[in-house]
Amino acid sequence: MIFKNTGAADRLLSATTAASSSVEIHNMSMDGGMMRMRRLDGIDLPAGGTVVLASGGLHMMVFGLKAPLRAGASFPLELRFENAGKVLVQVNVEANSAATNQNHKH
Ligand SMILES: [Cu+2]
Repeated sequence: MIFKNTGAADRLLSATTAASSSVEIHNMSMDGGMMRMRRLDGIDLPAGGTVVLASGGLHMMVFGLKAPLRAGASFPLELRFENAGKVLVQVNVEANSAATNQNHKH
């Protein structure tokens, strides 16, 4: 998922979807040769900046899926921004994508 911020600086605060019980914002980084993941309160989106979410870095993790995600399917995700408010996006499920990859450990 790529955020291109064409307006003023903003901050992604949270995300929710009817497809799961919760969505968390995580960041993965190398720490002494180990991949570590930590939960973030939000993601800063600088004015005119681009922020990329991908496995191995910033990502959103979906907990408590109400039905298995199938490649090719999609589900609505509601993003909440500090300034822009609520924005609804459609997430496409890809085989082994960041959205479905839940095999990394906390
Ligand atoms: Cu995660």
